[in-house]
Amino acid sequence: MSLPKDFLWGGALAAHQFEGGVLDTTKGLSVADVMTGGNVSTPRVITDGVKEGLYYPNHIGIDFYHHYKEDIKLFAEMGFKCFRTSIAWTRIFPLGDEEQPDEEGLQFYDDVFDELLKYGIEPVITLSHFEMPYHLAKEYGGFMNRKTIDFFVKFAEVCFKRYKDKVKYWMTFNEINNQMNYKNDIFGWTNSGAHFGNYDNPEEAMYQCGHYELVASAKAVKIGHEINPNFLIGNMIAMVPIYPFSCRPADMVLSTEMMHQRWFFCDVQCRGHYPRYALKMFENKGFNLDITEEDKKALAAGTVDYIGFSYYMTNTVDSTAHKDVSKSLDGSSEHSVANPFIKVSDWGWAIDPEGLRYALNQMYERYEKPLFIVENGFGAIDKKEEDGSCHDPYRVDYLRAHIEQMKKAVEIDGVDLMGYTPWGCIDCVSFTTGEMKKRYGFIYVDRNNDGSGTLERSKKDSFDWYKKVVASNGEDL
Ligand code: BGP
Repeated sequence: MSLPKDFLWGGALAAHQFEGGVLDTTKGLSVADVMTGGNVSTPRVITDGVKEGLYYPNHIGIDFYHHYKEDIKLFAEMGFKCFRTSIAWTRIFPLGDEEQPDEEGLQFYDDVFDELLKYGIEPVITLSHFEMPYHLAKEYGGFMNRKTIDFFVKFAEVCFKRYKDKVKYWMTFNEINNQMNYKNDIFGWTNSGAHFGNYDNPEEAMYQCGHYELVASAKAVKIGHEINPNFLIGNMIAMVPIYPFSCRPADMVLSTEMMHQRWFFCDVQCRGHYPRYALKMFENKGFNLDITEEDKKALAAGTVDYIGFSYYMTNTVDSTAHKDVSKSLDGSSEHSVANPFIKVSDWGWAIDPEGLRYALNQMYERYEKPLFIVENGFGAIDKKEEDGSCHDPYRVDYLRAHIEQMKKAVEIDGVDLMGYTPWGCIDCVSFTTGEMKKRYGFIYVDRNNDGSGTLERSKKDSFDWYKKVVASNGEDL
């Protein structure tokens, strides 16, 4: 028993968290570029444009823009078969509503993809990973505006045409389902360029916005397939399985209800229509959404080829509990409680390798489409020693345990799995907190929360371990 021979081992990143090259290129500002640095207890602030005197960690990231050859060489040394990143929408359309794309931005990705292909590394590309043009968010309300569908589809079409012979694997929107927590502003902002809290009914606003985004995703899938029938175009969701806290029937029913919220976007993207639990809910809550017959046809015509997903943790719900989620960054809901059987990371994320096998089974049984684990990893505080080494056995433990469970899902349960790309394969800026201190990489980057550091790259112990895992196709863990 083993993983398929063409299994896509690699690593994952997102343009806004590592590229930099924000203020010294033709790139426009994205929604992520107006988010300040924070930490586990101090939330990032979304500012009205870039403000003098505030610190925006994404402007430099780890400066991949100027280090891409060096970084890709290190990925190749680990034996990566693929590399997942995103195309910063604002490099291609700096404002988002221009007629013509920006050549400097397009050329940058040509250079990056050529460099990857030189080593036989397949690019796996997310079109929108929390990088909507700030201009679209500010002037149009982001995906609260139907016009944004066309802006996105045009961006997608330009990318598909330009890179049709270099990129085969695509995803439309990263973690499109994060915004289901419409009470924490960071999610609506990064998913959709929207502030749901500004609307009379924030939940209804989220579903309206989500609908336009689903239509944009479906239209992009259809156009992509027309441009190159060999493209494999997936969606991307944050998969946080929700366990019932007890065998109390009310907890079981609650976890099913909460999972509806988690499945919602994926159901539409995989099946091409709204699930009945959602239509019933719209009716029961009196939501009046702008969903046209044309939209429904577009959804049906643009179902995804595979499901890309992130897996970091599980969540547990208790029907008798109630908590405030307006500050929650860990996928928790109003009824979430600690799971007494699992530990959590320094950032409160539950460490649950078996949950990955469970998640793979749940998703495969539900959709019978190929799955791709495009994010998984352990954010931790690393220490670089005087001699340049960095000992991160906790990261190896985390990844090993998850890979073991992933293999069981494939080898015992028969799940069709395309690949595995651990998140933040080189240290980058944390999405939720904006810190450098929350590190995921196999490669250490000398950069700190306050922006100090030389940006020098060095290998952590996990670098050689992962190299061995890839070389043995997951046998030598
Ligand atoms: C996911 C995002 C990534 C990434 C990751 C880890 O939600 O898709 O962009 O950053 O989580 O989160 P964090 O960086 O906050 O630890």
